[in-house]
Amino acid sequence: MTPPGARKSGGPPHKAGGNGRDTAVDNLAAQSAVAEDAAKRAAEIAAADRHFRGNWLFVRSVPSLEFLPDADRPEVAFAGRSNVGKSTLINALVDQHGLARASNTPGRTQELNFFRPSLTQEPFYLVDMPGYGYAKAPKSMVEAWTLLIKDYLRGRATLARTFLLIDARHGIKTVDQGIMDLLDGAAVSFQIVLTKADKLTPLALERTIAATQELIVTHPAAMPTVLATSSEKKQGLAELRAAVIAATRRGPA
Ligand SMILES: Nc1nc2c(ncn2[C@@H]2O[C@H](COP(=O)(O)OP(=O)(O)OP(=O)(O)O)[C@@H](O)[C@H]2O)c(=O)[nH]1
Ligand SMILES: [Mg+2]
Repeated sequence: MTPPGARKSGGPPHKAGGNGRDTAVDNLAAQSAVAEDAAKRAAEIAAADRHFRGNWLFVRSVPSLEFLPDADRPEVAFAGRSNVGKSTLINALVDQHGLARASNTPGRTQELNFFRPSLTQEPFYLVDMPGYGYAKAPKSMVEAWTLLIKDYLRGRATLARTFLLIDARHGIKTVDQGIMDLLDGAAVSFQIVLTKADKLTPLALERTIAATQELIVTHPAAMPTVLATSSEKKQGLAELRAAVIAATRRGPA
């Protein structure tokens, strides 16, 4: 089975024509570039893992923007439809069961929850967000969450990247498109993370990744790579940790 994780389109460039020797030299150069890329990637993943080790701490719950912590470090947010698996994915990333509160019932997370690593040279926040698109909650509550989500996403100066979670079984929905448009408009870089990859066959997952990649090309703020994860099977987590660390180093989008 092909493990879920980062997928990049394309491979080493293929050069048409030329004599046999040139082609052999080109092939060697391409192979060594691929090996170099793979080594660099492995080093990034190992470095990111180190940043996630150790105890993680809950910082605060933010019911409205005036309660945000000082904007003194980069942060990354986990956004997505209600029940997509945001809180569970944060727990899997930090390998700490119960840090973020997850539940079978949609609408579990109702505020912006800030977490920070206790041991790291470079401080940053992970932010667990309330889900959007939960039709069964009372209208006034849905409106309040939606406003909080939108105001935070478009207004937070230290938001380095939003990880936009999409249930691998359902793909991108209209309500997700609305959030992607908002992020484009605010020039906040975002990356699509498919969740619950364990619920799909490897072939179906490949197809969903390809379809999702096609859908995001028109979004200027989208990172081109779609990540696939399963919190349940602990798949795709190392790649996501590396993406989080890369985002926090680039600073605000
Ligand atoms: N099979 C499977 N189930 C998952 C996975 N991740 C989350 N779930 C389940 O999905 C449900 C919702 O998970 P949450 O993490 O609470 O989802 P959320 O996006 O934080 O939900 P809200 O806070 O309500 O917006 C729970 O029953 C989880 O156990 C996964 O990788 N695989
Ligand atoms: Mg949640």
